[in-house]
Amino acid sequence: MENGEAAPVPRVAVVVFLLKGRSVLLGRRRSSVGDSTFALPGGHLEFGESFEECAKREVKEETGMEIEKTEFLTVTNNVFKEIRKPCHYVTIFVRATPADSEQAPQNLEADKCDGWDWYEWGNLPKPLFGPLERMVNEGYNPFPLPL
Ligand code: 8DG
Ligand code: MG
Ligand code: MG
Repeated sequence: MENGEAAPVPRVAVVVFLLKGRSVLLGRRRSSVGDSTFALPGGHLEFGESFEECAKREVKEETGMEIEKTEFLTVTNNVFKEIRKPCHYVTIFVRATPADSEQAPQNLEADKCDGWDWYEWGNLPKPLFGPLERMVNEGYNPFPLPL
């Protein structure tokens, strides 16, 4: 590669549908990937981590919240080509619930996010981050089915 940069490779991300009642936690991104779009908390899987450990760590780092009942949901392949530094993520989606339903999300990485809030699944904000928007458009629903 030019400038001695390593060739780009796909990376693994773990992102979390943090569910409270009929709402989901979203924050507006500040990033070269999906700037100004509403996205789930989450980030890069670190070496040796389980999906659950990564989910717990990213939610804690980004919002200060503790989560529980983490469950794997699905995986999608996301290639971001139309940006200055193209990137490719295999994104693992999990769902979880707040360990303490009274705990409010804090915006702990204000350089990466405008702030976190709960949004009703039937009334999501726009624009959603591309990978999430595609799932919503395909009718994906992260909530558990009622028994
Ligand atoms: P880290 O340094 O904390 O590990 O990374 P981060 O700064 O938190 O990474 P991120 O951009 O929030 O997440 C990594 C990638 O995950 C992101 O660039 C693309 C992919 N991704 C999706 N969907 C979503 C989503 O809804 N939210 C987040 N945060 N990332 C997502 O494909
Ligand atoms: Mg992060
Ligand atoms: Mg993140």
